[in-house]
Amino acid sequence: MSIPVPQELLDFIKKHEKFIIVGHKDPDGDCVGSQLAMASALKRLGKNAVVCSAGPFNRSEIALYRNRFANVVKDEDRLDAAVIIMDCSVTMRTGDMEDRLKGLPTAIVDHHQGGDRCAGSQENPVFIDPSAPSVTFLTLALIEALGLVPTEEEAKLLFLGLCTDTDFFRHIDSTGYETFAYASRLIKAGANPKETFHFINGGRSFASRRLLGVLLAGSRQYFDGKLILATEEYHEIQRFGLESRDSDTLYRLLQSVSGVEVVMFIRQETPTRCSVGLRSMDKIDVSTIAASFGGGGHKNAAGVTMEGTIETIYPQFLDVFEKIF
Ligand SMILES: [Mn+2]
Repeated sequence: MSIPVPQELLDFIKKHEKFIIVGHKDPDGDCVGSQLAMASALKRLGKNAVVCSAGPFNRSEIALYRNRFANVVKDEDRLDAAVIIMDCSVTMRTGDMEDRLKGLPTAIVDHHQGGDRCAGSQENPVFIDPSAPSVTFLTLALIEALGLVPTEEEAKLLFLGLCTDTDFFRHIDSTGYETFAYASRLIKAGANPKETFHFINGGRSFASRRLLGVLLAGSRQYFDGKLILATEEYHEIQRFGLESRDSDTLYRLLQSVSGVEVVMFIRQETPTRCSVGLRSMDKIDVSTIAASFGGGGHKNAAGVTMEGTIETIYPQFLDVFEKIF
């Protein structure tokens, strides 16, 4: 069983011979995995495909793939090319790539909330399903609809995206049976869950564990513990380095606290700009909260980048949560 892939997208791939595959800036395993597996499948169909990313490749589980991405779209790559945007629905999120993609026929493969508002066309097809657990899930459906079975490497890349976006299937509820059917096909094609788990969770630096300690010690509870706020000051970046960041583990640890409904993590990225991450356990839709500040994401995982400092930003969110709790 497979989810239906829009015919326009299959026609788009058949029609074009040359592709530029881009994803969002600050890529994750889902973004990298879907881009690389897509490029590999297109090459097997005799097409030309380049993968581009604005980076940075900070997350340890994707650092290995950095060298396979171009960080600019070259003129010769643009010539007669079509674009496939993966894991985001707006060219703005591709970072520096945006201007270089203008005017080219563009397909979108995405699973973000809000992306579903993009209208597709024959020339610019969209394959957007916010209920999909990962874009690699949609990419497998697409590869299969093109008449291919994933190679071992493609299966490993697709499985990596499925595991990172679902946090190793923890976000799958009783509606997610299809995810396991897809996972089963990927394992049959060569993916290895044990290996992928160690790949995602192992290999951390000692400094990254100490940074977690600092962030945990500084976290605070609000609204009888329904909200937990963690913050990372700018000087911690100097102290521990960007490669020590591991927000997934921080969220996981704080989400295990009894009674918590939302974890908010604010990082002072530069002296004047912060990133705000929001994770909810179940019923609270943090994507609409992030969207009200100009960001986006999924119901249970969303974020936004804002001008300001931690001290000026967190009270604005407390005002919003006050109305919810
Ligand atoms: Mn994703």
